This record gives sequence, C-alpha cells and structure tokens, in this order.
Amino acid sequence: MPIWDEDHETMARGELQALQLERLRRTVAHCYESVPFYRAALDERGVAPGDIGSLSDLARLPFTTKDDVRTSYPYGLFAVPLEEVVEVHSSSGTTGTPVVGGYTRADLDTWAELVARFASAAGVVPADVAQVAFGYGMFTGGFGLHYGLQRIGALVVPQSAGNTARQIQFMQDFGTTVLICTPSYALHLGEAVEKAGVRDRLRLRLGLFGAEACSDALRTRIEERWGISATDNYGLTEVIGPGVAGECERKDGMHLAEDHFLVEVLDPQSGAPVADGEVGELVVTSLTKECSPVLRYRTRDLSRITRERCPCGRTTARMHKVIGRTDDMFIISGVNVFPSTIESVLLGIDGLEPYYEIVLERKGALDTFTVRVEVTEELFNGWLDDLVAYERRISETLRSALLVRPGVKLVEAGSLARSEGKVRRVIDQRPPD
Ligand code: DLL
Repeated sequence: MPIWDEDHETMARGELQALQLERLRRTVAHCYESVPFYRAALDERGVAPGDIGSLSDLARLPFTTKDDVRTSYPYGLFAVPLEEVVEVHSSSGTTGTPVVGGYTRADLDTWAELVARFASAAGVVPADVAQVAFGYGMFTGGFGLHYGLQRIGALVVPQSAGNTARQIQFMQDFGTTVLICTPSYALHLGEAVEKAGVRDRLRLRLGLFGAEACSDALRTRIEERWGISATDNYGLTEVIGPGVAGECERKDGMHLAEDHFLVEVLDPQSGAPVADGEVGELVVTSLTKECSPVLRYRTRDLSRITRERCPCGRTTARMHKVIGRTDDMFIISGVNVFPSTIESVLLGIDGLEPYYEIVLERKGALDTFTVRVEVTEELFNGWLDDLVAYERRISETLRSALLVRPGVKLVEAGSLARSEGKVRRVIDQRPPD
C-alpha cells in the first residue's frame, strides 16, 4: 500500500523534531496572543512564548484539563474570531457540560488529511464503498470519517448511526466494502447480519472501528464474525476528533500523527513522564490547529507508546490500544480494575458471548462488583446447577486475573442492551461519596 503522506509519515526523527519545535513555538505564541485562558496559565507559570527553545520545554507548559474545556463552553478557548470558524463539534462525554472543538477551513483541511492518512494506512482505496455508521452531527466520528474518506476518493455512504435493518440493506445494495463504526456496533451489526442470513450477499472486506476501547480479543471476535480485517483508530473532540492515531495493516499499534500532535505519556497522579513503553495517561499538545489549539491536554486515556520502527515504513511513534480511561478504572479492595482486563478474560472463556456489563455496588462499607455476561443459548438452556457452577468458575478465572473476586451473573443471549454508538459497560450504582 502506498503511504498517504510519505513526506510527513516517513520523516527522519531529527527532521520531524525540528518541524515539531517550529510548530510548537507557533502554537504557544498563538495561544498566548489569542486565548486569555492560556495567557493567564502561561503567565502563572512564568513562561513566555519566546522561552520555548527546545522540545523539552514542553514540560514547562501548563496542563489543560477537561474541566478547563468545559468551563470555557462554548467559545472560551477559540483562538480565532468567529468569522473564521466554519464548523463546531462537541462531545457530551459521560457527565456534564459538553466539550466543544471548533474548526477553521484550514483545520477542516488538516482533519481530512489526517483521517485520509489512517484510513489509507488501514487499506482504504478510491475503489472502496465506505459506509459510515458513526453518528453525523455534533459527534466528530461521522463528519471526520466522511471528510477523510472522500479525500481518498472512496465512495461514502453516509448512513449515520443506528437503523440496523437499513444499514444491512444499504450494505447489500451499494456493495459496501468498508464499514465505519464503533467496535460494539460492529458486533451488533454482525449479529443482525447473521440473523438475517445475508452474509453471503455482502462485499465487506475492511472495518475501521474506533471511538471506544476494544481489546485484541474482541477485535478477533469481530473479524471472525464478519470475515474481515478490522483496524483501530483513536482521537478525541478536544484534540481534533478521529485522526490523532490509527493502525496500519500490520495492526501493531496506532501510528500517531506526530507532525500535528506532541504526545506525552505521564503518570496520571504525579504528572511525571513514565519510561518509554510504560502505561500512562496520554497528554496531547496540538501543533497546527488554528481554532482550538490545546496545550498539554490531559486526555485521561491510558496507553503506552512505542518508538520502534514499524515494518510498514512509517517512522512515527505508535500508541497501543487504550487500556482504559482513568475515570473508567475502579478500585475494589484497593485493587485497580480496568474493564478491558475483564473483557479479555471473558472472551477467552468458551460459551460466553461478547456482551457484558459491570455493575458496581456498595454493600455496607464495601464496594463490590458483578459481571453480567451473556451465554450461548445451548448453555443457558442447560441445567441450572451447571450454570451456577459455571458462574463460580468464571468468577475464579476473573479473580486470578484481577486479584479481586467479582460476582458473576450469566444472562440469556440477546438480553443485554445493544449499542449503536459508544457502549456503556460500567454501571455504577454506588451512592455518591
Ligand atoms: O470518539 C473521536 C473518534 C471518533 C475517534 C471516531 C475515533 C473514531 P469523543 O467523542 O470526544 O471523540 O471521545 C473521545 O473516546 O478520550 C477515548 O476515551 C475514547 N476513544 C476514542 N477512540 C478510541 C479508541 C471520539 N480507538 C474519547 N480506543 C477518548 C479506545 C477511544 N478509546
């Protein structure tokens, strides 16, 4: 596969760093001059734009948090006058005020390039028919993928999220070859295709799945269910939307668009950098954004980065799959538990369907959690005694992976809610502290 932007994706490290430094200086100056919030934060740290002499000066810059973005709703962090802004997107996240990102024409152009970059790295070509099943609207997934896929020259079918029967009909009628959605919706759609018995009528070959965590085990399930190759891609509204990073066909980490974003991996508690290859919170500084530049944005996403060369020829660093968000992680008996670990364990057990949820409760002073997971029909219809023994076995397997024992409740296939967008796995029923 040819590399979409060979000049930037295969840069020598020294050359890339020189470009990053030049762009960082410009971004800091832009933030300082145009956004009162950033000017105050930089002044407070005693950093003037002219002080940025090397990339290591990044550590002198203030962090920006989700709360900062929220309290600036809607336009407080815009760095250009509104007449230069041509589009906004927002994400409601799980709680509270939405976060907003704005785009100038140049920002939209960058966005299309970055999405085209990862989509072509994933194997999309102009002859593809790409069905976008991400929501069009304020969510960045629909429009972001739309712009990038059209930039490649693919035929875009902008079906948007939901309406599963229509998705399947269009996939047949238009000869869809690439499906774009969340991994959880891909799973649901795959199930519906099987039920409808029309899999043989589809031409699907690729899935570009992103916007939520997906373990390798779940990816394999989806690939097997559909008989396609699935790649992961990452981004967030505050930073640009999709296009921050995406996997190439080797599927061994997502190539970061390092000429547009500086990505640090920091200890979420102390804010100090972790060693290369260690898991930490991704902190992103944009390098080319005009409307909504971000300085050291605390994503709350946990991952690790490798700088080893990928055999695909790209020289960019790669981030591994997001193992969770700092706010998804929960603590039971002093042990940190990530939903992604639970997912990987469940998918390794025979007889379980890849649909589960985690319910957190408080019993007395103790926090407890129960994993509700679907079993295949054959198992569910078996003897009750068998099911109870099975629940115990699964609980024990989870305990040895997590070091704390969850309750396990097996439920009938098809009984848990299916997601059309981002799935909500953790249901926190604990009273507020
Ligand atoms: O989800 C942007 C996006 C759209 C990315 C389509 C990829 C494809 P938000 O709605 O602002 O933006 O949500 C951002 O979603 O901080 C992560 O926690 C999570 N997330 C996004 N991509 C991935 C991924 C879009 N590949 C939040 N793996 C981020 C795991 C992801 N989590």
